[in-house]
Amino acid sequence: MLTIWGRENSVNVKKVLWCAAELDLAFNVIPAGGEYGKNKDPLFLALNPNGLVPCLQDDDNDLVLWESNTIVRYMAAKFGQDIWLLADAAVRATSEKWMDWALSSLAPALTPVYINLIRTPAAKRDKQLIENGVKRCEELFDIAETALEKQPYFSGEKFGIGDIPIGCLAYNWFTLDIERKPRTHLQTWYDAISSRHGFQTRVMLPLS
Ligand SMILES: N[C@@H](CCC(=O)N[C@@H](CS)C(=O)NCC(=O)O)C(=O)O
Repeated sequence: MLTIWGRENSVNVKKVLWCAAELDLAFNVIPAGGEYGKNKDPLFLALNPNGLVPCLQDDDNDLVLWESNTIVRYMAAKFGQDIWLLADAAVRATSEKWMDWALSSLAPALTPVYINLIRTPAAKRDKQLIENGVKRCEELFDIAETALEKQPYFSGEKFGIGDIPIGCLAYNWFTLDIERKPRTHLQTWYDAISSRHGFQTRVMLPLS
């Protein structure tokens, strides 16, 4: 059995829950982090010394994993090889490039905007930080738009793991009350992922 530790409104936990939904996996969820706490308890720190969610336990092989993208990669490698064509090194690397880009470029640009607009009282918001973050996100989404001129998904011709981390961040981007530059291909991709049941149930939650 798989156990996923984490609060369902976390962008990193959403990646794992959405991936599990796409693969139709059975799993237990232990809400942790944020209002649920637990993530600084010795029991949890023994699993993930970083004290962060998500964390995955796979009883099948006594495995404990943390880092959301790594958990997505693991679940995909174990249960999604065929549907996501992961045996093809080029297809796999194309997807993984966008997973790493989401973690290293897009998330650092978008997170301060999100925290300021959603988790900070209006009087305490840092307008300059929001403005800078939105500007950087626009530059990054221009890169994404150019990529999507050539292929419908970040994973290639079909939906795959390369779409999951960006998809979770894109939901925040498209749902925040900000002005956004319109982009045809990004919008078409976003409409396509928005029609997926796993995205609707695991990602499209009220921002909190
Ligand atoms: N790079 C890590 C980051 C994990 C992370 O920052 N998790 C946040 C939630 S998105 C967390 O645990 N924050 C503490 C909390 O929720 O209490 C990953 O991708 O899994």
